[in-house]
Amino acid sequence: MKQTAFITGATSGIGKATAEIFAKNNIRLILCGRRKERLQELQKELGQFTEVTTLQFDVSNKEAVFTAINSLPENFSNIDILINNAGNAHGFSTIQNGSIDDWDAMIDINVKGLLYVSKAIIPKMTEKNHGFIVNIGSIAAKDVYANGNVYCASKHAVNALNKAMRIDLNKYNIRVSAIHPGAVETAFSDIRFKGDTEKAKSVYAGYKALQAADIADIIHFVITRPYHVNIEDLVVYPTAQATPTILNRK
Ligand code: 8X3
Repeated sequence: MKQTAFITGATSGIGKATAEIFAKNNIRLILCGRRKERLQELQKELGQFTEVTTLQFDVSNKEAVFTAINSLPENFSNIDILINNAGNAHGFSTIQNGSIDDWDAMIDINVKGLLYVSKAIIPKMTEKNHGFIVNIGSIAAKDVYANGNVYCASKHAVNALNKAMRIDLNKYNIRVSAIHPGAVETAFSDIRFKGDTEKAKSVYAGYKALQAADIADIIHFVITRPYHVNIEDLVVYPTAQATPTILNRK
């Protein structure tokens, strides 16, 4: 039977690459993001492969999250797979120099946004004793590095929530997994460094970083295991990266 996936942060990076691989594998898509034009383009592009609908909202706006999800048309309301992907790093400073606005943004989007979306969608899964939640964490969910402080804390929260969801949803037969990527070459560093493209580029210089499609491929692998198989979590590094800070650059 055709499955329906709900993807947050679908307009770029890992979310977009996941939408692409899901579409090509005939999964019906609900694509969510803040940027309407990008959502429309993606709907047009992926609509050749599968049914696609879009929801424009900011995951950190709780009213907008519930209004958008409650507005889903009947043929998209039966959600099988939730990809909690929306999230970003804002700033790269010591704790003593960090910006409170950056901290708020990371906690609001990476933690509270993930919770709001999950809260809106989980009842659709518990009522049918079926569903799959994939939380996109980070190696920052497992480790802490200099200047990563609040970003690392927000991703540690994602790791904790991933475990908590698996425990609380166990009796509902719902699968819960996390993927924790290392360096993925996306707009991630542009956002972290607030448009300082030189700094952002230098993050991926001198080695082959992961690509968004590499992570999307792994997400697709995870969701296509037989239903009795649940991959708890996966930490994925580029071969050149041994830890958040040890990189074999040429
Ligand atoms: C992205 C990887 O190393 O910048 O979450 O935290 S890292």
